Amino acid sequence: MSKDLYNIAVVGATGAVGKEILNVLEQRKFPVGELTLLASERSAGETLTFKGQHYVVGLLDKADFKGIDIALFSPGGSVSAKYAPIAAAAGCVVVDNTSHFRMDPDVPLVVPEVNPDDVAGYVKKNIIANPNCSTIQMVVALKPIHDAFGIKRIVVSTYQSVSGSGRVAMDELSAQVTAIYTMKSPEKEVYPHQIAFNCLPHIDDFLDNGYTKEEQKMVDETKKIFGDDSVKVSATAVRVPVFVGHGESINIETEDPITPEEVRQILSEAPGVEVVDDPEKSLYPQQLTSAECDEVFVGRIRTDDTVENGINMWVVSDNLRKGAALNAVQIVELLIRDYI
Ligand code: NAP
Ligand code: 12T
Repeated sequence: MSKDLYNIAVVGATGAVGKEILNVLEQRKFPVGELTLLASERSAGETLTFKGQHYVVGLLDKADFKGIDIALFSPGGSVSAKYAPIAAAAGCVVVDNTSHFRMDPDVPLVVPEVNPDDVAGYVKKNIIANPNCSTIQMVVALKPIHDAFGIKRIVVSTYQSVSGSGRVAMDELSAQVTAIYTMKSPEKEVYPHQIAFNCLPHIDDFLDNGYTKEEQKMVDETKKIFGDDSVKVSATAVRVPVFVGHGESINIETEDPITPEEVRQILSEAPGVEVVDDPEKSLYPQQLTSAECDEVFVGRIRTDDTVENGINMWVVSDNLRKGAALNAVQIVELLIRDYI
């Protein structure tokens, strides 16, 4: 660490991810010097609290990034596309949470437990991308298994909470539940169908190949983070009426023979992972109990005997913590430890 304190900007500070970034910076006692909070004209002028102090939210369009060391961006893809390069050109290192830069070969895509050394590549554009929430929790759980047994193929189905699509989506789920219990008709705006008491196999836009962008992100980002294009990934992403926490049913096939006991042993020592796997006592990861936690929880580890070396598991994590804010802050911690 070459400075005592770092000047930090949070872009999209009033959003679901931005607010969690402030919580994580405070909880991890990050050495914040000057703090600049930015958003759109919708909330510029509002106040947010950090370490008991009040900060007025500024307008991104008017911001000057000179003198800011690190900016954590989560204002949406098109906004990051425009403003992250402006911040980077002013000498600020950007950690971007949107999907915009993730597959850019000159932008590293980092999960600190998996590919921490890739952070070094930030020098090309002064930008580091934070992966998609569903990808992050999957690669944290699978990397130690990949290293030990060689994963050939992954089939994953996600059960993703509404907080993944932001503040307005969380409000939509609450409003629909309230409307239904008070005999009113539920209104929809964020999702194409009612999400209360329903599941939608539709996250982000559909592509020509019949998959959604969310599913495609899990395929492409996993290969980039593992640095291994040979891993085959097939994904189905489903929105469920849960506020926080994504669940994933993951099936893997490995090169080498593998047992559930070996997986439990490896994952019990893996960074960022907690094994919760005692079905006799009804113990397995759940969205409700994972909310506000930092870990990636893994359970229901069992053999898939329909293939040669197959394992099934259930993986849950808080999408706003490890899936977004925590991973981004961990990247910043690596940056200040080794690079700036
Ligand atoms: P959100 O709750 O809707 O918040 C969006 C934030 O961006 C708000 O602070 C909003 O400010 C701000 N914003 C929107 N348009 C802006 C503009 N033109 N100029 C300045 N600020 C603007 O959304 P969220 O859930 O926090 O997600 C934000 C982004 O992070 C999305 O791109 C999403 O895909 C991504 N995301 C990433 C991960 C991940 O890294 N794994 C996880 C979840 C989401 P106002 O208050 O002024 O509207
Ligand atoms: N559409 O970071 O709607 O690429 O849950 C994360 C979450 C995109 C992303 C969602 C999304 C991202 C969602």
